Amino acid sequence: MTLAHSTRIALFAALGLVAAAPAFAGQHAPALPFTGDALVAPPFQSSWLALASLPQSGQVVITEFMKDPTSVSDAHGEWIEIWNALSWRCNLDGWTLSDDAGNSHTFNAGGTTALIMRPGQRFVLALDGNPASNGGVTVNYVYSGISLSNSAADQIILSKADGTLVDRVEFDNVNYPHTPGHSIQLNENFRTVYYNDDPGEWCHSQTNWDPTNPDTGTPGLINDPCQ
Ligand SMILES: [Ca+2]
Ligand SMILES: [Ca+2]
Repeated sequence: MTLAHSTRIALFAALGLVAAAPAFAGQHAPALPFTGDALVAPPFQSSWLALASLPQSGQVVITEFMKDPTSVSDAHGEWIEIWNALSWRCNLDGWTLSDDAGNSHTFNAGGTTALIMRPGQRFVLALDGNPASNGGVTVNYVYSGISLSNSAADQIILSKADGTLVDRVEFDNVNYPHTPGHSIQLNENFRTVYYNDDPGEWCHSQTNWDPTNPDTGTPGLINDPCQ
């Protein structure tokens, strides 16, 4: 039996072998300018198995976070950077940001397109969206009800509206970099939801995003090289 191309793609998508194509009302999706950096999928590493990760769907990858700012308080200076790994747009509206302690925030675009990520785009999610009070960070979306622990193990969990786990990072101040005032960023060469479960793939940023702020990070931009 020969399956039509579209049937094979749908079957592979169901098996998780390829990403399912988005449904569009028209015959063809409009061509979008590719404004982000390209996804380079790394080859499978057997070391991933030792990490005992939970299955993560991986459309969006957590790539950087500031858990312990020094120029402003944590309530104003914490932020999380995420990256759209898809070759098409991804709408975060209705998704949730949560941790294992039961703290949760549901993304709400308020009827706007503000939570649609372009292919390859990075978004900055933050507790405070005002650069005048958050240390000069340009923010895409403001969340609430989630704080990032400076000392204990904590989690950043991104889930779709149907509960599908998209990405999960569990960090601590033992295995992960944990110097106050420096964001913690994922190695650009290992930008997947499974590599980012490995503390060894994270390092501190070195760049000051704002010349008036001694803290370092690359919110919304490609991460500094890990040494
Ligand atoms: Ca992960
Ligand atoms: Ca960055």
